[in-house]
Amino acid sequence: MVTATAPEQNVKIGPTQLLINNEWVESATGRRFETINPATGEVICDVAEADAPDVDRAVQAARAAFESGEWRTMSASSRGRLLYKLADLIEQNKEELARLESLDNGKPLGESMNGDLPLTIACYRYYAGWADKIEGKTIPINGPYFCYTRHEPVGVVGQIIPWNFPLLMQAWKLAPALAAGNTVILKVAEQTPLTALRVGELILEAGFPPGVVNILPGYGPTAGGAIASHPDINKLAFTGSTEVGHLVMEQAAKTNLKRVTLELGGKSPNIVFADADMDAAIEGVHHGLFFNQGQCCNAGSRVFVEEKCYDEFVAKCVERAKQRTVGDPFDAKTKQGPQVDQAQFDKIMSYIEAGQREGAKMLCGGNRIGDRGFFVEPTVFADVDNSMKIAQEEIFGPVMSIIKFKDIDEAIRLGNTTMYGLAAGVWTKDIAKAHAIAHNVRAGTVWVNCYHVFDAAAPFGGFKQSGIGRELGEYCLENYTEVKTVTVQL
Ligand code: TXE
Repeated sequence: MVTATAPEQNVKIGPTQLLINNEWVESATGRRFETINPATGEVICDVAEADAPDVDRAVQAARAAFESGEWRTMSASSRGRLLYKLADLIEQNKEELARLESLDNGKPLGESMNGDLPLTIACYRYYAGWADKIEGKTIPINGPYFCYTRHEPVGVVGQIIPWNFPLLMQAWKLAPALAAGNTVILKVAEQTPLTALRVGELILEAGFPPGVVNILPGYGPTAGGAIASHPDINKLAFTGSTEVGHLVMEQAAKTNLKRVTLELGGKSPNIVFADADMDAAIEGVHHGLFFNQGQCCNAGSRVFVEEKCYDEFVAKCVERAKQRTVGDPFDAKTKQGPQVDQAQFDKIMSYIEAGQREGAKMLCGGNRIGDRGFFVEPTVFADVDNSMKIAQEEIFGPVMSIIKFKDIDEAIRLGNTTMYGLAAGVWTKDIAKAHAIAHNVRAGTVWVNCYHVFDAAAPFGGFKQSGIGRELGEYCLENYTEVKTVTVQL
């Protein structure tokens, strides 16, 4: 295992190999790839690159762990205790993990410490509690029979995660799958492999049996594709772009009909009525879009503002965006770090150009900051038309699009005019309006007078092309269990 230190921020780098069957190994090809510090563009270290033969090896280990051995016979409460232990170990190493997360992803250290880490720990604890509460039913069927259901694990689960919340996405995937008794092959994003691997080390320390959790850093079309099309993986859970969501679902369909859940992109409306608490709405809209460098699938990236307060709101929004401090993720004053990589940076800059070309009014931002790293100025476009590219496509960066509306019907109609349906926000003091939005916007989550409020107990997922299935809460356990009906003649 390679352990080094990134000198600049004094961050300890954990393992950089593949975790298969509780062993750290090089990939079959021996290839490694570089992970980059997005704040500087410099290489942090290189990491073993998984490909199809490594996926095969991990699936064999996961299958063996599922079919026989300790994991299969372990009581549900013991599975829960392992997850509690893992949560405790993550908590004990919280600061180290937060620093590593900020180094690899670029998010401000304060947010890693106070957002990503607590939510990650809470997610493992929440599902640890579920492990021995996954219950079937008894069903009064006709005739002299006793009929009941068992909620059994699906089996070997393949999971593919993105780079925007590396530790949290790992928790959202591993915790429910393990609580339900599955074994896992987790492919982490090529941009941010480091914290997931450090958690791999903690998984070994917690005492999970061999083969239960296998962690593979690698690229999408190779390692990810091998998971999506593997004939011996029973279920695929994917978080990433809608484009790749289509691909992996097709691969799953063409091979073995593995169950598929998808958590994909969004273009979520955040709707402000003139009767809202204006200061709270400005802050909520700002946070709704700019949080995490704008790299949130649920970002409130279409801001709808009622005509009556439009001019005042836009002016204040621009002022607020101009105050945002962008810089070194390790500086306590920083609210916005760099975008995750060159590709995301380029994509965002091309949307800023598209917005200007299509005639939206750019009121602040629009430029790169500095000459190293991937920093983008907080950017606000007003007078955006809902049909423009910047209002329809996911930018995944610090670019806000403000759209004017006349009345609630128009807000709902425009809010729903998108292929996505992940989240929505509404800002108003009128409870009837709030509920009308909540009931009529086609989205998996609606926040009223708040935004980005997450809890391990509250389900999250998308309508339409934002995905299939729900993560978090009790609902998520359905993704990781098969229902078996048992009928006994009396
Ligand atoms: O996503 P990809 P990228 C959106 C966001 C962003 C865009 C592109 O708009 O700008 O997607 O980001 C793996 N088979 N979201 O390129 O490619 C990949 O290795 C199997 C929204 O990073 O979808 C990574 O592990 N797997 C999102 C994961 O899929 C494949 C978060 C996500 O990568 C694959 C991230 C393939 N053919 C981006 N190709 C959200 N919903 O939060 C890639 N992957």
